[in-house]
Amino acid sequence: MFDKELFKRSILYNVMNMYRKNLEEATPQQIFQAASYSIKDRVIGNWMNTQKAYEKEDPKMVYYMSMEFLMGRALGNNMINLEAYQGAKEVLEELGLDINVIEDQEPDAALGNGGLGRLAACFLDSLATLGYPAYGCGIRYRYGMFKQEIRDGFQVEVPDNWLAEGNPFELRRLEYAKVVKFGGHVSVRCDENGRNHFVQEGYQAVRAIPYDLPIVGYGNGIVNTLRIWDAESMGGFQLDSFDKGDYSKAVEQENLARNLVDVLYPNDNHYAGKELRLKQQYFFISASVQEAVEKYMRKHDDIHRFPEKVTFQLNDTHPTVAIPELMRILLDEYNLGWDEAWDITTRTCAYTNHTIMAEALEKWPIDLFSRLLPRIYQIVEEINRRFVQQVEEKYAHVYNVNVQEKIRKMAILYDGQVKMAHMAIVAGYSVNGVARLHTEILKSEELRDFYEMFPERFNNKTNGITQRRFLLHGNPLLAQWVTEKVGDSWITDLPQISGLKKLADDAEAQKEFMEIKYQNKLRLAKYIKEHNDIEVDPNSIFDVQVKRLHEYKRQLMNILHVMHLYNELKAHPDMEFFPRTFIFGAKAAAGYRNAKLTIKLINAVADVVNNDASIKGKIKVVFIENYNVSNAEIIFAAADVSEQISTASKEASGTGNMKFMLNGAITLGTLDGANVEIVEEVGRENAFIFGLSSNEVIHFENNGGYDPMQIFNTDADIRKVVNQLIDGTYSADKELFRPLYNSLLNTLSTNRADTYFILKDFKSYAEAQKKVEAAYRDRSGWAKSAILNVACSGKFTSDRTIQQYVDEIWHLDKVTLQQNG
Ligand code: NBG
Repeated sequence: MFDKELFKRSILYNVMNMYRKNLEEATPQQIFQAASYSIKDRVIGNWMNTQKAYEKEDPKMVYYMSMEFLMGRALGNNMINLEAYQGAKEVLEELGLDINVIEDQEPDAALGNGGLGRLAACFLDSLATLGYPAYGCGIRYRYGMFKQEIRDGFQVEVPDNWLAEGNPFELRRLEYAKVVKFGGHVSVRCDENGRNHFVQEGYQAVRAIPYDLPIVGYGNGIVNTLRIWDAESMGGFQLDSFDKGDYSKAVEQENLARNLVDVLYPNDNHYAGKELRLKQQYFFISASVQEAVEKYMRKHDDIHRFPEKVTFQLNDTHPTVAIPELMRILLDEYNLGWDEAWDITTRTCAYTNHTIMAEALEKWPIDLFSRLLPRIYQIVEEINRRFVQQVEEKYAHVYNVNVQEKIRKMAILYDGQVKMAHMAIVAGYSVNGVARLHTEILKSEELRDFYEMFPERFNNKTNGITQRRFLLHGNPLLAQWVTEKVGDSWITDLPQISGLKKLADDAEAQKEFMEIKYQNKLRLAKYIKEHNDIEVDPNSIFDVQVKRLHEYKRQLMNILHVMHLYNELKAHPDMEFFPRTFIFGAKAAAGYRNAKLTIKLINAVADVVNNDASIKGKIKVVFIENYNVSNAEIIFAAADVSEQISTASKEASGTGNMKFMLNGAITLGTLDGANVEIVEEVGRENAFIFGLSSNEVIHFENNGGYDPMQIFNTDADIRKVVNQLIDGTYSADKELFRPLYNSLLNTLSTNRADTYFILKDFKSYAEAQKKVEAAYRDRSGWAKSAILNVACSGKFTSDRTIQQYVDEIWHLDKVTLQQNG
């Protein structure tokens, strides 16, 4: 039970102790800090208990290794999972404070870009809630995902100084610091037994300092750890010891540490190949793997049994250097032979693939890789040599197989590059995709040769989301309603939410549901008024596309369709038209020209459409600045329509689609990623599906693409909107949007015209949008579909996903605690 009196006294005490103020004098930020420390007090005991239980029971642990953890805010989430939220809210009220205002003081921990990073955060929540021993391993970036400001319609990136006021929940763990080595060269020494020893010399070293963040399970007393590493220079002692007198090396070492963890690379689904990024990868992986091995050896004496107690899940290829790093430790520090070390490593590492986008594949130039990580590179060479031999042996005598061709396609080292995905597959005991369709495409297209060689490694784990943040915390009105109708077991057992199905036809329930949606739309309308100074009509259809900006996600198709609707309204002012609010939110990678231009286009269309009195406010376009985890919670709750319109085959899964569904928005989408499974759960009649299938897209791609010019020439509506990109309708500078126009119509050396089939899918998208409008006019029918979406969202909890990882990949045992008060 949550002790309200204790919490109240603790806040007052903390405000006094930390700021020498009483409550009336404290700022909201100071009260937020004080409240966080009060909650941390409650977390700490459970954290210690949990770690003691792990110590005692010695269970197998998963280390979820990820460059990104998009955690969002901690205070509200921790209160929710401690089942203290309601009590805390009441205490704050008694003190004359609004819990929302206090929560709003906290900056998002935005140590991630998009879906991949948020998935990692949802997984940690589910692991703790299910009671599985787990560590998250990552980087404590000093600047997370940039803050987006919109100036004159353009995205401007502002540094995200999230640590400026301190991070109340973190613990600095100096006692677990590690040394990570870069560069230099490797020398070989032969010992008296004739064994070679490899020693890295002349390197630069950095000290890795871990910061631990508590991951609170829901209502079960479990607290796991997210361990993120900060970099510090080695300090003076390095100068005095083996690098005596080498002043310039000492300076370089200082500099290396200084900017190593400064900033998260803001690329989503795109590989930029920057040297500093490879340094970041090796930095946090080396520290994490060293710690995992040391921790294991503190309790055990036989390193050969490491995989019985430890498993590493590699979140995409970014942590793949864990493979050669573990090999290095086993070979060089534990003096194992290659086969023994390889056996341990390949029973420890598992890999998740998150994309088929070619530009996202990590391929490091060998010269860079070997210069930065000389010993690691030697090990990769040997892994590659043995693997190539294996391919040769397998295919040498197989009729109709060109062995050299196989090697060219599969080798880890080829064309002067280190191919990280190949290494992850060759050394991984499991390779999984993130939605059924995605896994099938991996097996039949992208990773076909590997699937042929190692079919037993491939498996699917359809993504999920945590209902505790995205319904219980983000949408309290709906959460309360669901609990009234079906009880509160859905909080830890989401499939129980299917109890709502029987209410889908109930007129009273429909009314209640629509009233809640309306209240949530009011909440978002207020946010938009405050942040954008745009008035939106809460009775209009809220049609929402929020996600990273990427050409394959086709925000451009959405806004072209808005332009088309506007043209229609102008041409037929009296046509039947249900008022619509088109809401966008998206960050573009700083260097991604077409993505940034699409943001400008959306804002330019908004300027014209929102200010045209002749259409009587029937269309509003809103671009929500700085889309992040915290405002996402408000946005999902208020959505009627969920735009999931990626080019079929390109979106590995999507997870926003699931958050919308859980909040009772209806999917307007292609049969891509997890949309396929969403539609399977809720029924095609409760979604709006359009566009090419993934097979059709892949077929076009394998046969030279399609010709958008033909559509442009024959379809007057499409021609009109495409021409409006360059005729001054939306910009005095007619050339401004030329690159978008060109991307649709002109084949360049780098890209085919309309790579993402926007013109090809446009008509069917527009038709689906007409169906949306017609469906919305039937209020009861809409309510029924929306309720069914909520009711059928049970599959998409990350609790289910994690249980499948546990059962089919990691094989962990649950730990239960004796709760002591
Ligand atoms: C993203 C995919 C999404 C998917 C998330 C989480 C990368 C490389 N991939 O479709 O684009 O939902 O991963 O799996 O960021």
